[in-house]
Amino acid sequence: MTQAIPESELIINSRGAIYHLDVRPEELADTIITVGDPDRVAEVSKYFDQVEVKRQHREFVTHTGTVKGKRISCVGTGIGPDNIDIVMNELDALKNIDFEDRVVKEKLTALTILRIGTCGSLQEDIPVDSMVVGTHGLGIDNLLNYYRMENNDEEKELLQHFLAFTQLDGNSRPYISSAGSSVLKHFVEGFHHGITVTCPGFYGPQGRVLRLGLHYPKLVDSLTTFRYGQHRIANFEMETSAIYGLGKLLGHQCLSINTVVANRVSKTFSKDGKASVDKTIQYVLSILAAI
Ligand code: R1P
Ligand code: URA
Repeated sequence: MTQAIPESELIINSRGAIYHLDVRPEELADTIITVGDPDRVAEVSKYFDQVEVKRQHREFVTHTGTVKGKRISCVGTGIGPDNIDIVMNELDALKNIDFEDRVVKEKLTALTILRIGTCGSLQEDIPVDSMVVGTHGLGIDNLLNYYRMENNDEEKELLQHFLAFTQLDGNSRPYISSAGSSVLKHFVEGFHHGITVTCPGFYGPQGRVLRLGLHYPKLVDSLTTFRYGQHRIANFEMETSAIYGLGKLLGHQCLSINTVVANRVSKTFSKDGKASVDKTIQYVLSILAAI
């Protein structure tokens, strides 16, 4: 007999909902869009045929509805890999743990999880307002180092070359995980593809100087110039590697699509990021509804 997961580890509130998201199992679809900005959830769900569930607890906003008949949940994660740890574990628990018996279900469900975010571009030819699909999430945050993780040969080689080139393993142990291949294949036309680097901050960890000196002053340059075979780093932001890493360990198909709001090489910023993100949302929903 499998041991029940204790109340301190799997926290279910009086509504029968998981602690941080405040969502009940039946309120979550199998196709999930995550967005960093909680206000972006409504910007996504305004395109739903109808919204059947609206929940909010702290920064975690969830709307579930349908797009052309397909059931989709949109979840606002807030910023950063630490929030992604909460969101990915709770989304998986909602699907794959029986909340009555507190045991992992025998038949697991693979979720499709798409992030629609914003990012900084690291290549001059990936301009502001364009869309980037992360072929890999490369984390210079620390989150996946708390889990047992294995890489395939391509991931191992990419990571080794990245470490040798950037010498970035002084503070944390960078990690890598690939996009979900069965969802990636639908997101080719109209998108730039490349490695997405995930950072544990927006300023120093992305090489921005306001008043403080940097430990890695050449960070942007070294990410921009890194090459391994066909691979290069397209962009950076603050969630993708955590989504890809945890998604892969949990058996979900994940893809991160980011609209470029800043180009760190040309030093330009989008004149209307909201409009560009809206175009990305509409385009991604049209693809999702058809697959
Ligand atoms: C920083 O401004 C935030 O924007 C990006 C980063 O990943 C970080 O969360 O994504 P979102 O626009 O999805 O929040
Ligand atoms: N989000 C980030 O994390 N970095 C940027 O430069 C823009 C958006």
